[in-house]
Amino acid sequence: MDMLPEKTRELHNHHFDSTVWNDFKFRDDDIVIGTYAKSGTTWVQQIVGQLVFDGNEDVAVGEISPWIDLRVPPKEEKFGMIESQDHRRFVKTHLPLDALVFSPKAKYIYIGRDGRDVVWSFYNHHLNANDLWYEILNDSPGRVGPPIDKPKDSVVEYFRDWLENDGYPIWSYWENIGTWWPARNLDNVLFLHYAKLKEDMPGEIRRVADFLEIDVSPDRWPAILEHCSFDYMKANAEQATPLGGAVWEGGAKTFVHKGKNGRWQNELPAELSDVYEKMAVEKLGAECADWLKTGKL
Ligand code: PPS
Repeated sequence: MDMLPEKTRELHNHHFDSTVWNDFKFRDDDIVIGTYAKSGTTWVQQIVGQLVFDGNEDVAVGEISPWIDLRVPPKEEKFGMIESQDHRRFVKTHLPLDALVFSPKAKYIYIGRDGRDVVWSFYNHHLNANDLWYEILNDSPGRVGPPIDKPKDSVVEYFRDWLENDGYPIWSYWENIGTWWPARNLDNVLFLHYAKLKEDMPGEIRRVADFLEIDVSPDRWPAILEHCSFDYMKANAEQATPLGGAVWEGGAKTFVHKGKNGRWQNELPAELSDVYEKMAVEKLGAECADWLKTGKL
């Protein structure tokens, strides 16, 4: 196996506290789902949950699959919950790989999505966040850095700020992708892409099952595929969404929003889209930038 990625720094902001991972007790069959954000994290959690629980309808991944590096709830609470789980555990992270503890015991699934789709998705997430969202992120003990504020009125201006200020108001997109990309060929890492999952969900779920070494009996596939479809996840959004959707106006259905790419195409000025594309190549190199745009590895 190639050299394992090493943690070289901590990251703190209104959302993260990367030190939480320092006390995480890995088990041999743990699964860690990593993304920048709004890239299909919850979809992959649902896929893994369906594979682990053999297509069972009552798997509430929003409850059983926590975001480890989120500053809330306190780590003792999160660890208490996952320590008590006797099924195969699957958790999520939004950290860049150089701020994450990487264990050879765990399997890591990383999912990418074009930054323009990510920002269109996060704008909806942020615009519809309610007072509880701001209270949790800004007023829980341990925040480092400025609070997160209300978003601008225009999604295009929101995108411009994100691009010009390295992921503002959340965190760096380039750093996230750029630190995970070199790990893509490790034995315990699988790369997925939102566009490929949209194009061929059954084929991609089979890749996930193979990677996790989960044998699915043929009669369970229809249930698994149905439960991972956008329509099913939208209709049952409370099960998959963090906090059952309590921190958004409109609840969980606001979070499981449109489920498609390219919504920026009619709104984003071509000049700004070009700046994004050039920056992707500059920051990540042509091969990685192409993967992000197309999903082709
Ligand atoms: S988060 O907050 O970072 O964890 O968000 P994340 O789960 O990564 O991304 C949310 C987007 O994923 C879409 N989604 C899906 N798309 C297609 N099919 C399925 N089954 C599915 N489930 C969730 C969700 O709708 C968000 O994308 P947008 O573009 O906002 O609709």
